[in-house]
Amino acid sequence: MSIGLGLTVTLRVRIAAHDAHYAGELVDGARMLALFGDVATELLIRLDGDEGLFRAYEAVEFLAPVRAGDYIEATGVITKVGNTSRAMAFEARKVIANIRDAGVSPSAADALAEPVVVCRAIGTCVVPKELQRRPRLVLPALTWPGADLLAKLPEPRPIITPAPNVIVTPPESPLVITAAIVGAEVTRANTPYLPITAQELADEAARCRDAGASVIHLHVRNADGSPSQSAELFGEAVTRIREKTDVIVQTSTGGAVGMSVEERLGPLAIKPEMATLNCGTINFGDDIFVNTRPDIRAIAKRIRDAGSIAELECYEVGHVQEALALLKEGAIAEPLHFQFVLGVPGAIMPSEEVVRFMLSLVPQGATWAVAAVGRYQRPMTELAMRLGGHARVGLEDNIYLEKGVLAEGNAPLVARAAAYGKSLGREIVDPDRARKLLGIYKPAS
Ligand code: KMH
Ligand code: ZN
Repeated sequence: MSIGLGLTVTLRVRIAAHDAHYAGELVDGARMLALFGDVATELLIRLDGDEGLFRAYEAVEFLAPVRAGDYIEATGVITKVGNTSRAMAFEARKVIANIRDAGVSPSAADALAEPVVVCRAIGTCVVPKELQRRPRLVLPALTWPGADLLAKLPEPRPIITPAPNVIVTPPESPLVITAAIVGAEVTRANTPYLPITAQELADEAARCRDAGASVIHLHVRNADGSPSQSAELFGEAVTRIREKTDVIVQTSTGGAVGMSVEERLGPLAIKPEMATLNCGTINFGDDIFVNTRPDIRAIAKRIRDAGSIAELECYEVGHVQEALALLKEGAIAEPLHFQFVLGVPGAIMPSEEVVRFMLSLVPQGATWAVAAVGRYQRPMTELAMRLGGHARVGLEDNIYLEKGVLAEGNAPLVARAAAYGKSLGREIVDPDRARKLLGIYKPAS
């Protein structure tokens, strides 16, 4: 590991009245960047013994308003150390806010139970070689060993940093975007942009590919729009998709609630490159989506027999553990591909803690992604991308681009996810690269 990687510093400041620039004592975004500049400077002084220079911000996100009187905690962490360049990730959080409510004193303020992230950024600083005075051993993310022990270490003493509190996206990691273009539940009455016929599905798949998707999670519909798992309809849709684009087609084996397991397995007859394996039973709105343990084992075997790769759909924390149990008994094989499908009414609701906990169970060498329902889709897939995971978006899970604004098809949702991934430095992979990452070797059929 490079010296300096993981070195973290945090500053906490009170935003003054003279920082307020806009109506309502709102502070402009440049104030947060100035704070990040001070954080970066401390990092460089600690690492190099020189203030260095800020060269560029690669991405900046302003996420919540900052007002005079707020206390802001800004953390920076060194994510990459080159000969002269030091890449850094920053996060600013509001920890105290002035209340500003009618009926309370203007001096009333609250310490927030949960800090509010107001700004995130990644950037690069440089310290010319001749100015680097103090290359020191830095041990990142270790627990504080205590002053007594540290004092006994020989000079120059290592800097031991606390575990970084900010999210550090693994640099240059490839990003697979899946588009769940139709699903089984959404109707044309919900959104007129839902693709239904084989040709519509193919056109939609091609648009999603152009926008950055490498995998299409596929359901099909009867002519009247009702969900189907007919091998014939899947065959027709995949033939049309193949005429237009080279995406990985991942067929559903979940189908719609109420279908028998045998009915759900219809699409395996066309030997898809990839198929879903739902890893447990949940309440699904007012219905039950049934996946008993014997069902899961049987579906896993049928996916294997079809020569397909399973994607493990986990709607609950326990489903990840169930998948690991299936691995142990040999019902599924590595490499594993997890999809955390969060926010189904009746199952676990999405949050950063939930994603981090589920991720903590994912074994080395596995890939993982997040799909989240409705208004959770954007924040949770963006969180997954920041944490180094992959993302699934699309009308199956969410029909809105913004609150009250329908997405005009799946491609705008894919394009937005791709733009976000790129802003983090993630490389949006094409289907062939995704095949390699997922361990799909057979030619697309
Ligand atoms: N339609 C849901 C009941 C899958 O595709 O494998 C199940 C589902 C999961 O969509
Ligand atoms: Zn599905």
